[in-house]
Amino acid sequence: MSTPFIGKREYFPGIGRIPYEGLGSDNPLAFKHYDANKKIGDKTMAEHLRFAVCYWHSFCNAGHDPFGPGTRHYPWDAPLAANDSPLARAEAKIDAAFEFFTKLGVPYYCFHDIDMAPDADDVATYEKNLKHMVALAKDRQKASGVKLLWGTANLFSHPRYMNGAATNPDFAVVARAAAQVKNALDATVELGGENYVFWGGREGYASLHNTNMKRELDHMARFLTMARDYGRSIGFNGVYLIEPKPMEPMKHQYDFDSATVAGFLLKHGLDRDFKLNIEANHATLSGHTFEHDLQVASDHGLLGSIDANRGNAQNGWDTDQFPTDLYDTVGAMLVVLRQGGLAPGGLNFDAKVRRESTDAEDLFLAHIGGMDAFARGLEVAHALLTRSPWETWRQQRYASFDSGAGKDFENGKLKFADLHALASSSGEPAKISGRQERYENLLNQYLLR
Ligand code: XUL
Ligand code: CO
Repeated sequence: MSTPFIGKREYFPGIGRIPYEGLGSDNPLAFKHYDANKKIGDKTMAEHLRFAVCYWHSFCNAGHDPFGPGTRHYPWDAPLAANDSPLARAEAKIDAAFEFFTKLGVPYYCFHDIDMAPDADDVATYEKNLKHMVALAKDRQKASGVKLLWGTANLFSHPRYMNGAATNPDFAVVARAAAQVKNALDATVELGGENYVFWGGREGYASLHNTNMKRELDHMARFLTMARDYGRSIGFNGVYLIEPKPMEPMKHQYDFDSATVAGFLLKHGLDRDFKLNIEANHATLSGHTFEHDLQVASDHGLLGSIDANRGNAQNGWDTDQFPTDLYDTVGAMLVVLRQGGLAPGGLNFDAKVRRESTDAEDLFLAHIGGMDAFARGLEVAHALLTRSPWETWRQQRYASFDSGAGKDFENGKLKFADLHALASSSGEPAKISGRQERYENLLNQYLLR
């Protein structure tokens, strides 16, 4: 991936391949920490982090919000001089996207069916558009070496999905949603996608007054089971991912958080094929930290991939800002390293530049900042786990379970009455400090090194 992919026209002129220049550089268009080939332990940074750019925020969203239209000018989305049509604009957009991926130097991208191809009410036209664009994507993947981290279907934008997709009370809509997922799975297989994501867009409710929650959840399980079987039947060997989110757009979303989705997958026997795609801003919307939802997923053996972004501490929206907080990235990478990595998942920037960020260059700056923040998070987390006393301290905190009665308790060798007997003969337990501050100071020490 040394020469950037340039299609019929160059969309980001004046910007070349983003180099690594290190901390001594003040060049805004250079990496300060992300050095793709630098070894951290036994893997390179690129292998650990597996970065992906998302198609939707980066090339489809020109900055519109509920109060006004987009603010950015996307040349690929403007009327084209000759043969203007939705499909011609989609063709221009895919060239812009692959130019961006290769100039930035990311190994992966992610897309929804209708980010890449024009939508249509009529299933046959929708399919024709998608097949046409997938063929172009396949060519561009081959030419650039950029790969597909995951594909997905947008089952939330079209008005037909206002009451949900797989959980819609109208079976006709459930079937229409399946037609889209079938096509998005076909596309993912055709493009060699390593994962397939289900984000439950409007799977949830606005009011319990009109909702049979149990029936809707059973429908969701049935739908996912059928989609899984279809995917396997056409040769999809990758990981299915559910992306939890507690609210927005619905008042309550069924895939609320890691713990809720883990319970759902286990209940419906889906935990062998499905894992979780944890998005930072979704975790914080559910009242947790990013690190918490990652840890819960990982503890269930279900942490599959990450949507990297951040929310805003002062409001409760899904602001999808680019990740820059080093405490967040260190925390995330501690969980990822402890479970031995993310592959075949990765770190997808499900993030958008601010509405006020209107230069083409801003999209580069945002991704560079996010990649640097995770690269530094990786370095610090790796150093904490391999060179500092962090893990030893954490292990020592549980030392009473490593031998004697504590070990027997863990191994199920004691009866409840045995605990009573032990407590009665041992006196008041000594106080043992949790020493939270000691860990916080150690983290800062390594971060500032
Ligand atoms: C929405 C969100 C989606 C999913 C893919 O909040 O995160 O973009 O990642 O459908
Ligand atoms: Co997401």
